[in-house]
Amino acid sequence: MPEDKTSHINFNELSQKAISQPLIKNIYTADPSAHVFDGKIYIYPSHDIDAGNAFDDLGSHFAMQDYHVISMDNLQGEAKDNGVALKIEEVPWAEKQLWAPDANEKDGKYYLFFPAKDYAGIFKIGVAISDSPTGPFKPQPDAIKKSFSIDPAVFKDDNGSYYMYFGGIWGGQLQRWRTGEFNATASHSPFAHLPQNHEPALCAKVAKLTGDLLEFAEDARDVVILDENGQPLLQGDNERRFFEASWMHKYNGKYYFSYSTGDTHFICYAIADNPYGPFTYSGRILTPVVGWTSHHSIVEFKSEWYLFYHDSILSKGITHLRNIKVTKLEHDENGLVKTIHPYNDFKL
Ligand code: FUB
Repeated sequence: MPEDKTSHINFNELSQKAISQPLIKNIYTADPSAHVFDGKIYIYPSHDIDAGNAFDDLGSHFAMQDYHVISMDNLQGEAKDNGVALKIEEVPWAEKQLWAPDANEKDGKYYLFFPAKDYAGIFKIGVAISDSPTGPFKPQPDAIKKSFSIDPAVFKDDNGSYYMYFGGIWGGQLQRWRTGEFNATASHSPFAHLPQNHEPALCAKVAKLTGDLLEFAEDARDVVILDENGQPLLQGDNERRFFEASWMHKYNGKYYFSYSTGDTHFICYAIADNPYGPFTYSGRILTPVVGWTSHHSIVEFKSEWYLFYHDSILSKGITHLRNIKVTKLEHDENGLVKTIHPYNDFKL
């Protein structure tokens, strides 16, 4: 996975072909988790920085240290950076790497869910609380019990239940939890501990949250994705299997689990009739963007659907310096999502 796959790209031309422009330019932002609270859009992104760490397959170059919340009154207006909402130094259990967060609201309180590595180098997921959707957020003293890996996405169902979807392979360490305990066998290879290509793929996880949104109400379950024959996707099916960046949206009573395929750079989705699945693979939402990672959220605002996503156009292709964007998303008459091509006909 060489970093410099972008030296051939004419970024001026690419920017002109792009279907959307960066929402904010004063800081680098990525992994946008968008929600509508009280009629306004709030985006919870990673805050990308260059900490000087070399690029590697375990994501050491993603060394983020704080979160900012971005707000928008509407999708045509300005995106406002509301400043620092939480810093790594304020989280007692966390040492480094504040990766992709999410947030949700309950009874007038706002909950920021975030992954970080603890002092043993193990990714866990924490919660921080605020009276305001823009923070500042006060972290709980410990990570969520039995949490692990990265990329939490917290979905509120119509009946008031909240579910956390999470996990990510390679640097996200999901493959090290296959027995239920962390496999501490040292390895710098992202492929260590993964299933073989002919075996069922590692699944994202889902757990219902307790009423106070601070704990898992149950052991996390597998988010199984089935192929067209009703068989679980295989680990070697790189263009369809789960890698990271879970999201859930509900459309016409169906549950749409969407995710990144990582090393093949697609955002794909799978549909079920309940929040636990099994889900049936249903197609691609977004074709590859500039930069290695792809990470998104899907939200309804004023009866239209939107895809929030990121790319690395502003930094001219630097993988860990990304910028958030938004574009319209459409479901067709059968409920399938129309695939979005971020640069029209421009070939990356
Ligand atoms: O931003 C750091 C990591 O990159 C996220 O947690 C992944 O989803 C990928 O976007």
